[in-house]
Amino acid sequence: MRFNNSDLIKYKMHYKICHFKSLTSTQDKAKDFAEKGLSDIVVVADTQTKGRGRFRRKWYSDRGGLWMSILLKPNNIINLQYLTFAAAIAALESIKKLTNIKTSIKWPNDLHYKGKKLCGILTEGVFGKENYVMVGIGLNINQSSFPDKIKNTTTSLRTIKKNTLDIEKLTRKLNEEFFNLYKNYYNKNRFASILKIWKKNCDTINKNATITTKTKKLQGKVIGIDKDGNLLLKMKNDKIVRIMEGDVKVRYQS
Ligand code: BT5
Repeated sequence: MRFNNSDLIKYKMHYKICHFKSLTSTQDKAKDFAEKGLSDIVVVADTQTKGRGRFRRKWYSDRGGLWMSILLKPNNIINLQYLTFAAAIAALESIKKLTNIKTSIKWPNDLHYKGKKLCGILTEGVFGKENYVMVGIGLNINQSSFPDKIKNTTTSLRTIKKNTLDIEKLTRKLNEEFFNLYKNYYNKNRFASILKIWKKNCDTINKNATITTKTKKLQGKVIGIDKDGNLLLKMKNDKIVRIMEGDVKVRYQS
């Protein structure tokens, strides 16, 4: 996959895509760039040797997937969950527009197809005198098989479509969608607009769910998402529990 300067003009991009064959993690490389004061850079790697999910969980990053980190210097860093939401919307929309595949968002940071994980998002920051954010997106595109540990819970666009897809084209489309939301909504503090689109595509709402946090397991019905993106779970005793983004898994029961 190669991107060059003519891409920047052709696609009216105001960001630069930096492509690498292999990295430990695109998040690490984006962080290096942030420490040099750079931003609006999209780091892409064909493979990652230490790809990570939330809480340092392993993210399998063999060839065939899109592994990228969008390095930003946003206007505000208080509402970072909306960058995760914007990334999920961008992935969903770009997939829909280029492949016709209709995916769903699973709270808080996954894209699924028929209950199987297709995409995960990891938003991290470098905070100091100046603040930088790395929005890491992992999307399974052309892999035809997965390691045993995840093979029953994971899918790729190629598996769904039975076709090899153009990773570069999808990368461009995803970034176009993301930067549109970032410029026109996030950086203008229009978070409610992001949440509205996100909710429309989120299939966690109205499901019976078991939610596992670091300390406990909760069962109930997901009745909604509040204005900050927290999950609202109605328990059997009718108590409503608000669950913040954290080490939470949602398992569908029906
Ligand atoms: C995530 O974490 O879903 C966020 C994943 C972010 C990956 C991107 S790739 C580019 C950038 N650079 C990085 O190093 N990371 C970001 P979490 O919700 O914690 O989910 C992690 C779990 O997903 C693992 O424990 C596995 O069960 C599962 N998993 C691992 N690799 C997967 C894959 N390729 N596809 C689907 N599921 C996977």
